Amino acid sequence: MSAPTLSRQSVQYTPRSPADPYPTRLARTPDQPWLQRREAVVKGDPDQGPLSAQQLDAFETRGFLFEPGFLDTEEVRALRREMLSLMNTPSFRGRPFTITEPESQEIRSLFAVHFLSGRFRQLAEDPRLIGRARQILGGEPYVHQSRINYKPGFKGKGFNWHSDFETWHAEDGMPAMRAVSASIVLTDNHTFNGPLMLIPGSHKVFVPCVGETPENHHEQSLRRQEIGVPGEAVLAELIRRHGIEAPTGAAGGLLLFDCNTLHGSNANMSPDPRSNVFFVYNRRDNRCRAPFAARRRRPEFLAHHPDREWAPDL
Ligand code: 6CS
Ligand code: FE
Repeated sequence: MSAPTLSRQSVQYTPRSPADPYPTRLARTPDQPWLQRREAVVKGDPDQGPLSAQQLDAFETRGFLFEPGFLDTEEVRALRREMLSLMNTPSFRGRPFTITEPESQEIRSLFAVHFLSGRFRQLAEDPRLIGRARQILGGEPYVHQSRINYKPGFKGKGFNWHSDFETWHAEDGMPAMRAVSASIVLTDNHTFNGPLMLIPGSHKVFVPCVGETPENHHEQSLRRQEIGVPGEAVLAELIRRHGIEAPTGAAGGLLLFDCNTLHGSNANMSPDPRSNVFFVYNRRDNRCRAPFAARRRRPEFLAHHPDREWAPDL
């Protein structure tokens, strides 16, 4: 996809280092609004897992795939009970892995849920998910990050447009686009309760973001992300070309999306929570190194080591 030169004050910028194919958190607006993606989107084959050739083609073209009814009602009910138990665990309150909403003390996200809960660990290791991840990534996956986005009724705020890979590259040191997110909707997703919105096809370009990474950025970004958010002119151009899609539907649906697909969500305007659980599968040979655009790596509950357990130092 050729990058147009958007009309704005364009200043030639030099990437941080020639070794970094995806320079971001730049000091000023780059000359080109985006760079071409280097890695193939789908690395595995149709006969290597549960996804059909058509499903892999859709994922490759659009950067995401929604499978309604992935989990049955009983599985969803058990996970919802487990989610509520985690949300109501007093000792998790005030811990770094528990993120509250920007304007209230309501829980926004809980990270490392596959280490906090045997039930969610079992789901993270479910062959139906691992099989899909292995097929898309074309190699052995590990869980880079897990989280429940709870999005409570009325108080659950949105998430600005962003590429997860942009953050994981800049702040966690993820080298290449060889990761996929699996999001399972635990409560019905409607147009009015802040479903995940995606820009189909946006995964094929890398949008450098302006603004250097602040110290301990995650303490701010997980509540309201301002740094690592593409500029409005670039977003407007990509949305003009590709539109916006928001898969809605009953709890139990699975949304697989590429690490670089631009996504965001609105606030929850309904009285009930809109909760999703996410597992991020990264390819083992793509394990995180030193951050590409931050002075210090983030805590392990945000970026797990492929061969290390994690536990809250409760
Ligand atoms: O910083 C992160 O890792 C998280 N931030 C967002 C908005 N999405 C991905 C991830 O959970
Ligand atoms: Fe995200």
